[in-house]
Amino acid sequence: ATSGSDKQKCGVVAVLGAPNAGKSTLVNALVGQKVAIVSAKAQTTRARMLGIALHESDDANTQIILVDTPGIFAPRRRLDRAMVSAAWEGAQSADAVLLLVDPIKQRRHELEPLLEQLAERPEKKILVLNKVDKAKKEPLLALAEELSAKVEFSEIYFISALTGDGVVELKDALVQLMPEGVWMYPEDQVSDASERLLATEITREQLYRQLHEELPYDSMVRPEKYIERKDGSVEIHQQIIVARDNQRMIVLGKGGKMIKSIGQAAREELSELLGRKVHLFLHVKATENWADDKEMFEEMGLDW
Ligand code: GDP
Ligand code: K
Ligand code: MG
Repeated sequence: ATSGSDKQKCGVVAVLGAPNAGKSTLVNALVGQKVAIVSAKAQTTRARMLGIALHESDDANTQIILVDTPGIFAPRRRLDRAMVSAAWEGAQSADAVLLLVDPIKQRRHELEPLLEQLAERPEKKILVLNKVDKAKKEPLLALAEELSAKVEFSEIYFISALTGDGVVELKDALVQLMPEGVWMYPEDQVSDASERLLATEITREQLYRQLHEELPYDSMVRPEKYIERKDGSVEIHQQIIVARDNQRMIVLGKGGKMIKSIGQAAREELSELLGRKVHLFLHVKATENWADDKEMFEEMGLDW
């Protein structure tokens, strides 16, 4: 670390909230760079993701490990159930739990069961009302009061993860809650996901962006090959898996136009993220029932 202090602090913050509350946006804002994918579509976050935020002061150098969760609270399929339990597991060893709420689209049916579970938890709980850039003040305060009656929050913050409003103050508060302890990750690491896994997230985000409602719910991107070329560039091969052949045609588009556009946007973003030239090869494959496949679960880091 670069600052004057030798003291280290390190802790885990579980970020919970209904789909689209802005969890990924907040994690990225706290970390200061993109580690979790953001989209307007619910359930973008599949496996639990970590972001690692650093804070240096004369007092102590702090590492905050953020657990971003899938945010699915009424699981039906086996895949969804596994993701939910992974989310709660991620929150098990937390030093603080942060509940993020979109005050405009509160998604009460997903928020209520979460509030009930939160009330039982022993950790310090922080309530964060997000998206203040488009919310009115009066209803915000009323909502904060209403939620505080159900769960004992130690602190309440009003922020915009998008514009950064209030994020510094929130980060300072999280730093205060982190216990003394040595850093769990090296200084330059921002996520526990490997580059090859992050690379699949970038492609998945483009799939969501460009296909919108047409994107098959049953789709995933998995890494195939990651080759470091001698000229300093990297060759990345990924497989896009869908459940049926007609879905495969949607992803490919007329004359391969859609997949080309997705690949181009993903490649540009990857080049920027990795700081070098990227050759991206996307292969679209239809595999029925992939979501019920044990190997796939393990690959995604989920318990079968
Ligand atoms: P998650 O599902 O909880 O991870 O939510 P995301 O981070 O993917 O965000 C969902 C949507 O809300 C995206 O379109 C974001 O750009 C948007 N969003 C997130 N934070 C804010 C905010 O502070 N203000 C506004 N206006 N939009 C936000
Ligand atoms: K989302
Ligand atoms: Mg997310």
